[in-house]
Amino acid sequence: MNSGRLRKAPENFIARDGVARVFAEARNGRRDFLRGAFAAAAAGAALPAAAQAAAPNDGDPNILNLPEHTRGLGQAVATDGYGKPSKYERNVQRRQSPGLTQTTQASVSFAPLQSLFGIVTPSGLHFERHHQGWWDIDPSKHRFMVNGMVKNAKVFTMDELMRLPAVSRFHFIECGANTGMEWGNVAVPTCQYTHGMLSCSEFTGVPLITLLELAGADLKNGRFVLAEGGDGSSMTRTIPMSMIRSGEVLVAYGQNGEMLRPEQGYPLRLVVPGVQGVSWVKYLRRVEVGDQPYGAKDETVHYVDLMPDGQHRQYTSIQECKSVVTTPSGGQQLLDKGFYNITGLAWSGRGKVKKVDVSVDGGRSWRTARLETPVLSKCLTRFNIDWVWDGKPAIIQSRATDDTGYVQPTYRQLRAVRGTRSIYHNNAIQSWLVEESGEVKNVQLS
Ligand SMILES: Nc1nc2c(c(=O)[nH]1)N[C@H]1C(S)=C(S)[C@@H](COP(=O)(O)O)O[C@H]1N2
Ligand SMILES: [Mo]
Repeated sequence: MNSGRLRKAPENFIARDGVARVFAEARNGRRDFLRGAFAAAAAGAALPAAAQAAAPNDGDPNILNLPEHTRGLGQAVATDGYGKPSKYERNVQRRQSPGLTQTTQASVSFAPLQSLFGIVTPSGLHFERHHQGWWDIDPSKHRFMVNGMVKNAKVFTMDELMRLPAVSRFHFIECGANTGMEWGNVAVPTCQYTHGMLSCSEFTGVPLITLLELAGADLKNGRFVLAEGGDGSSMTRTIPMSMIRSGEVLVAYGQNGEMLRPEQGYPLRLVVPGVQGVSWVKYLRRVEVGDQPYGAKDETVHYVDLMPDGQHRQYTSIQECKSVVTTPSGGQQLLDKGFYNITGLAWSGRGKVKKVDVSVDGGRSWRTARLETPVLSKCLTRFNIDWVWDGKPAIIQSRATDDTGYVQPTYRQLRAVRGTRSIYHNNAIQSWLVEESGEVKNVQLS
C-alpha cells in the first residue's frame, strides 16, 4: 500500500524492517493490527474512537450491522456554505498560553504545529499576534498611501490595488519572540507553545516596488521605507529599500487562495519574506520613503537583543535557519515500540533549506532526513525520517542547514554568542525526550 514511497526511498532507508513488521501485522488482520498498535492505550484507557468504530463490524457477514454511513443518505451539498473540519478534529486549535499576557488583545495564540501536515498552515489555525486587538476592516473604506521621498504621493483603494499585476508566493512568518520562553529554561510542554508562533501561507499581492515606482519614489536616496498599520498599536517598522528592490516584499491581500483573514490583517498586510513577524505590518495603510531608519518604538524598545556585554543589538530582523521535530514532540505519547515516522519543519530567513539532520540519541549521531518537495526560499520545508523505537529512552533533535551553509546552533553555541538574557531570535536545536513509558517531554541539553 505504501510501496510507491518505499521504492522511492533513498539508500539510507534503514528502517525497512520496521515498516515490514508493521505491515505484516496489518496483513494478519485489521483487528490484530489494531490490537497490537493500541495495546498500551487499551490497557490503560478506552480505545481511541477510530479503533472502536472500525473494530465491531470488521469481517461481520451480517449486512445490517454495516455502519450507518454505508447504508443511509449523507448530508446535502453546501449544507455549510463555508466548510469546516471534521468534528473529530475539534482538538486541533490555536491556543493561548494562560498567564503569558495580561490582556487577550495584546497577546498571542500559537499554531498547533504537532497536528499539521505539509507546509501550509490552514488559515483558521494561523498563529495570531496582536499588540492592540484585531479588526475586521471594511475594504471599501480602506486606503493605502505612499508618501515621503516620492514625486507624486498616492492613495490607493483596494479596487485599484487589485487591478495591478499580482504575484503569489509561499512564505513562512515567524514572530521574533518564537521559542523566546526557552531562553531561560524549559518553560512549556509542547511544540505548539515552543515553536507555534510560526505559520506558512501562499500570499497574493502586489510587489511594493511596483507601488513605489507608480508614486515616482526616489529609489536612490530613499534607502528605507516606513510601513504603518491602521490599528491602535501604532505599529510602524523600517524596511530597507534593498529588500523591496528585490521584488520580494509584497503588499498582500490574499492568503491561501482567499482574502486575508481579519486576524492576519484584512484587507492588506505587508509580507517581508525571511524577516521576523513584527515587520509584516497588518491593516497596512501607509508606507513612507525616507533616507534613514526610523527608530520606531518597536525597533528601539522592543525587538532588540540584550547581548552579554550589556548592549542592545538592533535591526536583527532576519530569522536565521531553524527547525523543529513536530512528531514525536512534547505532550505526545508513543503507544508501543516499533516503527515511527519522525516529521518536522525547517526554515531559513536567508533562503532555502539545504539539509536536515535528525538525531535520536541527543546529538551523538545524526542521519539525514528526506526533504519533501517543494523546497522553497524563505518558506517552511517538511522533513521526514524513519525510526524504529526500541522502547528505551531517546532524545530526538533536528538540525537544519540552509543554502548559505549556516548550520542551526546548539544551545551551548547560541548562548556563547548571545548570552542568556535575550527574548527574541532563539533558533537553537530543540530536544524532545522520549521516556520508557512512551511519554514525550521538552528537555534542554546544555
Ligand atoms: N498593525 C499591526 N501589525 C502587526 C502587529 C500588530 O499588532 N498590529 N503584530 C506584529 C507581530 S509582532 C507579528 S509576530 C505579526 C503576527 O502576524 P499574525 O497575527 O498574522 O500571525 O504581525 C505583526 N504585524
Ligand atoms: Mo511578533
